[in-house]
Amino acid sequence: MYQNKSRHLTISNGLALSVLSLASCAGAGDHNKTVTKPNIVIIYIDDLGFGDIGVNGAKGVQTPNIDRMAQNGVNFTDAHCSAATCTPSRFSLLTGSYAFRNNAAILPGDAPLIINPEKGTLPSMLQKAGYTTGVIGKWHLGLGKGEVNWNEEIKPGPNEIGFDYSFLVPATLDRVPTVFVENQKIVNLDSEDTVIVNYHHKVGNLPTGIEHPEMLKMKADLQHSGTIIDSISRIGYMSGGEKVWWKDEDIADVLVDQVKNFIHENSKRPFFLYFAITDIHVPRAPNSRFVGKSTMGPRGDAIAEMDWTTGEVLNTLEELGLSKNTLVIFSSDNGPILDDGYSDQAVEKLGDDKPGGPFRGAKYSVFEAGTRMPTIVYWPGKVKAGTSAAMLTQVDLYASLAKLVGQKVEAGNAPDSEDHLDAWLGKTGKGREIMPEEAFTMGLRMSDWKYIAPQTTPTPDWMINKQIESGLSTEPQLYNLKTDIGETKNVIASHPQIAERMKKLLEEIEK
Ligand code: NG6
Ligand code: CA
Repeated sequence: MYQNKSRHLTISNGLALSVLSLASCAGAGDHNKTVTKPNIVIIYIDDLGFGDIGVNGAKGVQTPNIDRMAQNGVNFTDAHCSAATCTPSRFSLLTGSYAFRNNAAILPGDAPLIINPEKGTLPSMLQKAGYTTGVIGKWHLGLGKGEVNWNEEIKPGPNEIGFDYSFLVPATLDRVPTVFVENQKIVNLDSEDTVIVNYHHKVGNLPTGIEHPEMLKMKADLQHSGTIIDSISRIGYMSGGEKVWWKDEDIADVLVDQVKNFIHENSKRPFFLYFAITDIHVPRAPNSRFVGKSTMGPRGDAIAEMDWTTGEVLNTLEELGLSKNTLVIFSSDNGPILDDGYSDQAVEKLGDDKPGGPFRGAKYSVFEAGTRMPTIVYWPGKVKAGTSAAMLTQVDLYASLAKLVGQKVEAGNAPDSEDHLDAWLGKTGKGREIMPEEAFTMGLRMSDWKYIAPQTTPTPDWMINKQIESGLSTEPQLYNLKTDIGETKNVIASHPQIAERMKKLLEEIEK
């Protein structure tokens, strides 16, 4: 189904589809019908911070599409991803299980699949409810069983854990292999052109960033100085497949085309789309249409591209008359980061913007900015516009969406997922009472209290070098977010019983 060119619907086609979907909406609104099955779209951004969107205070970049969604939907101020890095958060979102249960951590680009195909997942639960399911964009949950042969069928992967369709960036933009994988095959790969990937040593003859820094359009740190692809050195080494490597500046367009195709093809049946946008992770190389759109350099321009991408999803739903029958959930996988391995002026050009909003910390941090995500729920006609301070975690989307579509969470599946559908839909401001936050140590929220467990492993050097406020300390910490949203005063000495209670609660959860 992959096409290089955008598929344009003719006006008459578009009209015909709109009429059809209006008819099906009318049926869905009929009170005699039992469960409605709205389409569900999760738009998941990479490394977008709470304060990186206009409605939450961004100034150096405009995000009109996201702002429109927030102004007509519910904008959450205390909704979290499960961890301060990508793989663990995505694992939790798709499995309803805390990532520490699986020791899920940031994966190399050749890691095996870390989701157990024997267990229920968010997409497989929705399949059972009659949904056609698709994942488009960043995966980073591993593929295959180890020692992947990239030239054959690459499995198990998304298709084995509940997705009918998959079109992937296999790991991250800064990791090899820099190819798209559609339904288990590298897209357009010539069978004579063998792709080899290695995370330990150089393979083939392609230049690396270490050998040829003069070839780079962005200076990179040692970790990101492997094989040069598209004038950017990556983590890891690869050879082969040159004709089918992605072009960084075209990725957003390619993904948008896939999303449009998926929505068009499934417009007459309930569908679930997990659209994992690759912006605004490094390397930030947005399309020339977006260069200079912000005052913040490539990081801000990538936010502008991400906003456009999000808008294309909303526009497609509108064109097909599907908006009123589609629940859209917009969020991110971990907090913001400026310098993450490439010199791209993110620090120098930040200006007065606060990527983490009023919260302390960043990506990798156990402080609030690590997991408190920009989060918007948009469902025109069904969800009332407003803001919500409900404490929510993405781990709960599994059980909450199961409730929405009338599906049971079977024993053994989604062990940590709680149903908070009413909070996600903005009907109540009451969400979780207790919620863990995972980074390089564990945090726990109990309403406005925040407990941070002492670290058990040393702070990584790169975290110290980057001056990330990791929240790591050998001493336990307690903050009162009601009076101290920025986690500036450790009040553990004056509230030892609360800290003790939270420590025990955390130990119980971790068991
Ligand atoms: C880190 C990388 C960072 C980024 C991150 C994953 C180094 C020094 N840093 O290990 O650049 O790729 O992994 O980001 O290699 S995430 O959003 O997918 O979690
Ligand atoms: Ca991320």
